[in-house]
Amino acid sequence: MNIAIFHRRAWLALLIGVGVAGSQVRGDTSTDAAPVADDGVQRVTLVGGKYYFEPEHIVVRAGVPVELQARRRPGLTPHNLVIRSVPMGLDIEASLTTEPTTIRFTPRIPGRVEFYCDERLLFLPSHRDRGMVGVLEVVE
Ligand SMILES: [Cu+2]
Repeated sequence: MNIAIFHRRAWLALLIGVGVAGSQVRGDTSTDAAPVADDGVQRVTLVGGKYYFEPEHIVVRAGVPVELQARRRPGLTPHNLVIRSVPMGLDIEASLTTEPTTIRFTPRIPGRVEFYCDERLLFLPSHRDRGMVGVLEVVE
């Protein structure tokens, strides 16, 4: 496949995806953005388990640095964290351990992107397919 065409299609799919997700109306109060500390950093804690992330909905502000303290529950199952969005400037892939890992990023623009674990055992469905998925929502 022509790489330029692939990119155009990927962008289109992304734009459509953001548009659809952005049109959802949420009534709960869990959409409040993470508080910004005195040092100007938004700190969020994220825990991965079998097969979920807690919380599964993170809200942060665009243009403000984020420190994500991510870890996994104890056990033999490996987990990672993937957050990728070209327009938001995010390209994150980190293995999770039971000790918190600090992941730093600054989302460029508002929008929504899925974060997920793409670990899988052999031919079995990935953890993402088993529901180890959340939404990072970036607001103004
Ligand atoms: Cu996992």
